[in-house]
Amino acid sequence: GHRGAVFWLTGLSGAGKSTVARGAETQLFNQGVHVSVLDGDTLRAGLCKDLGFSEADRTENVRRAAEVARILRDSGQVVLVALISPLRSDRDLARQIIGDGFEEVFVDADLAVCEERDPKGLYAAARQGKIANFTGIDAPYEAPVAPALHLKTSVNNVDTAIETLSEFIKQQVSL
Ligand code: GGZ
Repeated sequence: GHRGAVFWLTGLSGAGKSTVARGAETQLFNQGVHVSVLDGDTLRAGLCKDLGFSEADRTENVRRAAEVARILRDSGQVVLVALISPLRSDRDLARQIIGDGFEEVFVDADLAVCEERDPKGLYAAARQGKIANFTGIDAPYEAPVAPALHLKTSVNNVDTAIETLSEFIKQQVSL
């Protein structure tokens, strides 16, 4: 068996949070782990539909995700949260809500690399002033000071990050 826990993936848009979370989800699922992913895009399509990207709305987005993660964790799930969650104070709030078994994971890619990837053209739009408050361009990103795990996705490939995260999770949750 395994215990419930929350692995909170923070990082810039395009750093690879969703890809790494989905990859780890598949690996863990195949090994019998009860695992769920809470992804920013998914939450914003439903539960957090009413929220934008102001500081207050991001705080509320993080708070809702943390409350859902706590419920799932309390039922024994391993929860992977993939949110930019750019502010330390917001991640501290999530840590407070979740309590035991909150593990911060920094999905770290240089802004230049994320901007180069730009799969949805959002950085280009932000540079052109078509999107305001874009994280890394005209809204802040505060890197974690002491993450439980630090994945460098601009240096290592994504499969390595998935492998590293999956192994870390298994080690943390095994009873
Ligand atoms: C940051 C934005 C913005 C702004 C739209 N700033 O890479 P994506 O596209 O698919 O993921 C990003 C997603 C960020 O949502 P989160 O819920 O993770 O953000 S937060 O934790 O800060 O609440 C990006 C897209 O939404 N997106 N506008 N202005 N990202």
